[in-house]
Amino acid sequence: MLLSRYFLPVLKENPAEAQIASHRLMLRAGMIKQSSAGIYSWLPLGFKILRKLENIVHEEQVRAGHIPMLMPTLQSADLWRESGRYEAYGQEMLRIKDRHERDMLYGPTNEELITDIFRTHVGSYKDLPMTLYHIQWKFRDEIRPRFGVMRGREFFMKDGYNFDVDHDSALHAYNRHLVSYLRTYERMGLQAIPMRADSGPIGGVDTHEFLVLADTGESEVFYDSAITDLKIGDRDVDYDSYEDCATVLKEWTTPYARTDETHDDALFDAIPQERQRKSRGIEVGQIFYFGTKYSEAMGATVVSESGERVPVHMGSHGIGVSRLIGAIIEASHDENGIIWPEGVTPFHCGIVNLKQGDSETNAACDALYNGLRALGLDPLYDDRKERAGGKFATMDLIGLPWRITVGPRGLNNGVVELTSRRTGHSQEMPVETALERVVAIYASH
Ligand code: P5A
Repeated sequence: MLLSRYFLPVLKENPAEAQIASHRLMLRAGMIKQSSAGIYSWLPLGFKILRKLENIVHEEQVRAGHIPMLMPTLQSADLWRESGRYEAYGQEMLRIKDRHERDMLYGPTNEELITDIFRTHVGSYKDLPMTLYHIQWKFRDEIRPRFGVMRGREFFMKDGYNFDVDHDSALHAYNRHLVSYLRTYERMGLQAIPMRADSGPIGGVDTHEFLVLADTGESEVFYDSAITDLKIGDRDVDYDSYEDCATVLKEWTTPYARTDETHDDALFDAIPQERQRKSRGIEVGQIFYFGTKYSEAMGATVVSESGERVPVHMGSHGIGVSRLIGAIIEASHDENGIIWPEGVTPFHCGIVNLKQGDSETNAACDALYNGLRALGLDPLYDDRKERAGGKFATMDLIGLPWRITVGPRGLNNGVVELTSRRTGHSQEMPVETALERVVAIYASH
């Protein structure tokens, strides 16, 4: 993309309404614009990152054997009356009447809708196990929307629902989701720690929240620092193996890690003192096992192997896709702007032309730009007639992890400069080498 042709409305001043870094930087980098409290338009740069995260989530869901689909944002109240949650959900639910005075709502989650689809079409244990998911906008009329996309009213969520014939199979679905979530967050350059939590209005017996440690997080968390040494990396976990998934779950749930809702002083005090940590965290996902709560209320049964009709066992699993953008920025920024991890960056590399209009400099920039694109990368070329200082400030603000700076002085010596946004370290090298370096960096992402 040529910056001269892009729409990147960066702000020079810090917006007064933003209290935390991610909100401030998302507004300043021209990623979002508030349309009303807790509701945002996603400007091109923000939208690009949202799509990247969505793709990672899709890839990891499909890898785990889950099936993508799409349900609507508007739902009929009748389904929620069947589960008993229409009244129980309270004021967070946005209730709407259509022209026929029928009660509708903007979905805050989809347990009822998916259970209705399931009971309509599935009737036998032979069709199980099955996990369906979608990535769709949700609405929760939060009493205090704040911190930009962190606590929005309209937000983008991946929500998945497993259907299993018995408790063991449903437990495997729970464990499998835990593994696939660990992988998903790691690919985004994040460490998200699963912590035993409270199930709230979704209900159920087993639940873990995934938390990214950050001072600005809304949850208070307590954990054993040993858990922060764990990494899923590229280990080979067979998603169909009960044992493989259970082993990972055991590894991640053995060190103490809980939110304040389930915190236990005695268990925490039993951790060696030098490993006790009290901190704050951003909840970027949650998995639930709730058994037959919805299937019994809504009559979702299957015929089991022995010929009986049994209510199906279910769980639901959510990732806060739009919130993740805020979480990544909270975890990865400095005083000059955002620092995107390579796995989610909106553009792979920035190209800064220090003397727009100079034929040799233009030609070197064009060669880099076209060369990177020909190799499947997506560079952002600042081809505007602007001062170098302004160009650097914009690149730093929007946080591309790598920048190639091209100017007449360097070109006289046959070099351009490759700079890491994270370390600020620059190295001079020929155009061809810079191109190869950037390609090599992304070969592993
Ligand atoms: C699981 C999927 C559920 O709704 N039903 C379907 C279950 N879980 S949850 O924990 O309530 O939400 C899942 C994730 O969505 C994000 N989230 C939000 N993001 C931005 N603004 C909000 N107001 C908001 N509320 C929830 C969180 O990341 C949460 O973990």
